[in-house]
Amino acid sequence: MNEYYEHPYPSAKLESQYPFNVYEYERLTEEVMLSRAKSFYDKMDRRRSIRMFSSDSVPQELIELAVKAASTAPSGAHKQPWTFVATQDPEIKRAISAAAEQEEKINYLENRMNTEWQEALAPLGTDHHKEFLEIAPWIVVLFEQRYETRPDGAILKNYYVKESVGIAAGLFITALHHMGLTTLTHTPTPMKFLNKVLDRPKSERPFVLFPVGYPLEGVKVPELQRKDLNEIFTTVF
Ligand code: IYR
Repeated sequence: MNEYYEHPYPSAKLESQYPFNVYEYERLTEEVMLSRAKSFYDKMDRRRSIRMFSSDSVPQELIELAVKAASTAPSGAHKQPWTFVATQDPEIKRAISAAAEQEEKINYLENRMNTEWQEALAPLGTDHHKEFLEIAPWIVVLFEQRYETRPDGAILKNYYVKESVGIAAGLFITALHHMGLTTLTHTPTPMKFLNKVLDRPKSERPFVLFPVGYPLEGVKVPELQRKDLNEIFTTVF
């Protein structure tokens, strides 16, 4: 197993201190890999962000499973520095929607987003109306945990928080798409009001908000092109 490694991992010394297990792994044939890779890409290429949701309810268990899938994300020092706060409470959803619309009015109507920014958004057709936040059956807010407080009050900072939480967000979106639900990666700006509405401590900062549900029947999405591989990928010799 180790014939071309000079330095064994884990070292015998480490293994006496911390538990390690053999990674359970089954190597596939290249043919099977290619077929899986293609069908996964096709599936992911059909994912779209949705801005009008049906009000049909979604079982909590599905949300929980998407969060569990998201929480398999790699994270700095395996701190898993995230909290997913989910609500289907109409009052809370209304409060979030009202606060988001208030902020977005400033962004769009009072030009807190400059002209260049608003022009970039024009093809998406977004505006300050955020009714979907009331209508979608679930709102899930992903908070990043900037630090952890030990029971004795000691503060331990987390590492690579944005990177870790960003990966978890990607897995959450993927899990929802895989199970047949839709979402929007929404960042009502500024988002600080979410700490208050959802009663989160100051160690946590809202990262992104996901309305989750089924798309409203017949909803339209912008016609968009995804970049070709040669625009996003290169090899170096
Ligand atoms: N937060 C605003 C504006 C917005 C910004 C970007 I960048 C988008 O991709 C979409 C919207 C809003 O939610 O409308």
